[in-house]
Parts: sequence; structure tokens; C-alpha cells
Amino acid sequence: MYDIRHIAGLFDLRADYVFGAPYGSGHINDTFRIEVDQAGIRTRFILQRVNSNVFKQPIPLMENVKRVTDEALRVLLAEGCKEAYRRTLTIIPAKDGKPYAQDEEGNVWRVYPFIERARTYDMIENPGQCIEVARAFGNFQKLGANLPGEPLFETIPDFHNTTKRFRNFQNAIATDPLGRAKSVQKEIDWFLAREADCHKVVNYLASGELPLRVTHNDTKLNNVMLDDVTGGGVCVIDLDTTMPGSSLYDFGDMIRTSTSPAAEDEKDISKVTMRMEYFEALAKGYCEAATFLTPLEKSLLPFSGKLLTMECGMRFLTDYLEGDTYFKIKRPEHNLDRTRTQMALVESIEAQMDAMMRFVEHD
Ligand code: ADP
Ligand code: GN1
Ligand code: MG
Repeated sequence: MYDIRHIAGLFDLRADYVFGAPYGSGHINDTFRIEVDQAGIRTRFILQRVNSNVFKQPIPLMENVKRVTDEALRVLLAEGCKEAYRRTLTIIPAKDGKPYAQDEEGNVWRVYPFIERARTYDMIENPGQCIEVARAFGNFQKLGANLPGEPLFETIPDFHNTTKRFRNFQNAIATDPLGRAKSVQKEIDWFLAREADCHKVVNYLASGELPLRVTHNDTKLNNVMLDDVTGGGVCVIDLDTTMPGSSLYDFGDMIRTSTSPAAEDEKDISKVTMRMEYFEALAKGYCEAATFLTPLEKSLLPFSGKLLTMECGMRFLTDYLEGDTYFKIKRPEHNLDRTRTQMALVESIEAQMDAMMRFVEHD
């Protein structure tokens, strides 16, 4: 579909192109792994097309990514880190010096070094990984706290505004362009019954009771790379949604993606459950790194898992109603299967909320 050799040639790789192929299991961008020959050494890079259907302004987005990765590199080097270029994404500039390149159709592309000897996981394997994941994202937030200059550009306005997400959902039900609503009435009613929860964090942010921080906003498990040998957190990736947000958005999505033994699109929802041991590990790793949390933020950590899982389920169902235009799907009812796993996970969290509260310090 794309001439990857040609697009790779727009970047200052100082190497001969060898090979390129689609890579990863992200739902948004078009990701390719490319191999080049740099004066006799085979090197890999990640080449990505920024999804401009999702990110309407990819150029300011790339400016955000440049600022955030420059700052991460600066801090790592100042700390004397011996593998700073493996601990943060860094942008390989295009031949014209820009942090991105545009093809003839106007698509925005970028290149990152391929982080070697580490990998992402679509499914969590043990609670030890939760500690690493939570620490990595917590440290990433710490970095944002000292980012110099203007606030970051909002790459998707109201990304986690669950009040607006709820309105969009109601809108999709009302317009129902594909006539799918009647076949998913049970799922629709399930979300409608939980409206009150959607306003809680939004209201606390509006009143100033919760602070806005620089957050990643897409802390799903496969957006952090863990070392192949030590299992330790190496590098936080997928920085497109790094912008002002609540710490609860980041922690909540960790609960959503790192506590259940079932895949996000598992058809057998009896497998979906929030495992307390995994939650406990997440809370431990996160609170160790995120030393800046206020008592209110801490007290809402368990709720954040419910909120972000509900939000994501509502987004999958909205996309299903709207004809699967946002998330990449691999089968006709993919978004519906995803919706149902999120509902099951919310129910599991609801059933264990009191016990979860015991693992977080709060007033
Ligand atoms: P999406 O927004 O579509 O999720 P990501 O930026 O998360 O895109 O990339 C998709 C996948 O590609 C990741 O889950 C990860 O497995 C892999 N990936 C992305 N960047 C790198 C990198 N620099 N090094 C190695 N693998 C990467
Ligand atoms: C998308 O880009 P990716 O695959 O890491 C989505 C997240 C959802 C997630 C659900 C920009 O994440 O918000 O939670 O899918 N990213 C965007 O799996 O919408
Ligand atoms: Mg991703």
C-alpha cells in the first residue's frame, strides 16, 4: 500500500535500505519495521505513518513528541545513563531536518530507532511485570512535571473527557447509521446505567480538586517495552497522546490492560477478571515512582480502573455503532467483542472495589 523503501529514503538514515514489513499490534498508526545496512552493520528502525484520521494535526503532534523525547534524553544523559538512547524514543530527522517527513499524499511519517533486546506484551504474564510497567509510566510522568515551555499541544481534544465521551455515545445511539443499535441494546443499557461515574473525574478537574499533569494518556501494556533479559521497564513508547491530563487516566489504563488474564478481544468473557495481586503490584510500582500524588488522586486509583475500562468499552461500542471507523478491526464484530471484555472487567472491578481500596494509602 505504501512504498516503504521510498518513504524510508526521506529520512537521514545514512544507510542502504534492505527490507520493511508491517509490525506490532497497535490499533491506530501504521507501523513498519525496517532494516537498513549502515556501512556494513544491519540496523533496525521503526517507521510509522501517523494516523491523520485520529490525529487531525500530526505536525504539532510531532512537535510535542520532539519536545518530550528531547527532555527525556536530556535528563537521562544528565543522570549519566549508559544507554540513554534505549531508555527513551528519539526522533531520527528527515533529510530536511524536520522531525517528520511528508509523502506525496501528505501523510506524516516518522522514524525511531528500534529498541532492541526488549519487547512489548499484549497480555501480562506475571505481577512482577506490573511493578515494572507502573514504575515506567510513573517515571515518565515525573519527567513531564519539569518539561520547560508552553503546555503541550492537545493532540486529541477531550481525549479522556468521559462526559463528552458519554455524549458522543448517546449521539451514536441516536443516529445509529448502520441500524446496529437494536442488536446491542443490552450493552447500550449497561453503559447508560453507569452515566454518573463518567462525570466524576471531569468534575474534580473542573473544580481544581484534581490537578492537570503531563500524562501519557495511552498507558496500555503494549505501550511500554520490557527488557528481554531482566524483565525491567526499558522505554515508554507511543507518545502521540502525551499532553495535559490526569494521573488517573494513566493509572486507570494500566489496570484495564495489566490485571486481566484475557485479551482485550477475548470472545469467552468468563476469562475476564481483575486479579487483585496484579492490581496490588501496579499500585506499589506506581506509588513508588509517582511520589507527587495528592491524597485525592491516591484515593481514586481503584476507581480509575473502572473509569478507564468503562470509557474504553464505551468507545469500542460507539465505534461499532458508527461503523468501525476509528479502531483497526480484524473481524466484523471485533469492536463488539472488545466492548464485552471491558464490561466484564468493569463488573469484576466493581465487585472488588472495597478490597482494592485497602491497597492505596488515602485519608
Ligand atoms: P499504535 O499507536 O498503533 O499503538 P505504537 O507506537 O504503539 O502504535 O506502535 C505499535 C507497536 O510497534 C508497539 O506496540 C510496539 O510493539 C512496536 N514499536 C513501536 N515503537 C517501537 C520501537 N521504537 N522499537 C521497537 N518496537 C516498537
Ligand atoms: C488505542 O494506539 P494504541 O493501540 O496504543 C487508543 C487508546 C485505546 C486503545 C484500546 C490514540 O491505543 O486510547 O485505549 O487503543 N489510542 C488512541 O486498545 O485512540
Ligand atoms: Mg500503541
